[in-house]
Amino acid sequence: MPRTIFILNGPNLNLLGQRQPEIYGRETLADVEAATAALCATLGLAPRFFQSNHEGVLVDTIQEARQAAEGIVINPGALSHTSVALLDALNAFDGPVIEVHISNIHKRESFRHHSYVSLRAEGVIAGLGTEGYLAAVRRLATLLG
Ligand code: CA2
Repeated sequence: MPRTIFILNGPNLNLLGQRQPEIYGRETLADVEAATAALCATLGLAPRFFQSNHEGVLVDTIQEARQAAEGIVINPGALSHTSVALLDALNAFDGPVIEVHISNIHKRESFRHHSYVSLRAEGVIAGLGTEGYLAAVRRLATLLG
């Protein structure tokens, strides 16, 4: 039985591949999801993908994951740096959480250096470009055994 995982993307990540390719690359979110789904199939993982520009919708989705998923990959976007609500929702989830940032947030403005979500995540990936999502699902597969 494949293990269901949620792969969540926060605000503005629907614009991937459409602007700022020097920071976020040229792949669209659909490209990233297709590559991630293909890898998941080899790892015995069944991914469900979500993107929202709204904090409350992301909180609702994380709450849904409590019943529906064994692990979470999340790129919270700018909410990483502001959202105690996302941290609280993830703290109510029992499985492993891997946080992904496409860019190296530590090489950017100081307000991006802190992430509330990192207080909960088993692992944090930053600066690997969209390959970070692939690294994240590999790690989830390891953690879920
Ligand atoms: O590096 C990342 O993945 C970020 O989570 C992306 C967020 C940013 O606020 C975080 O500090 C780091 C921004 C996502 C915006 O994505 C866009 C993609 C293409 C064009 C415009 C925005």
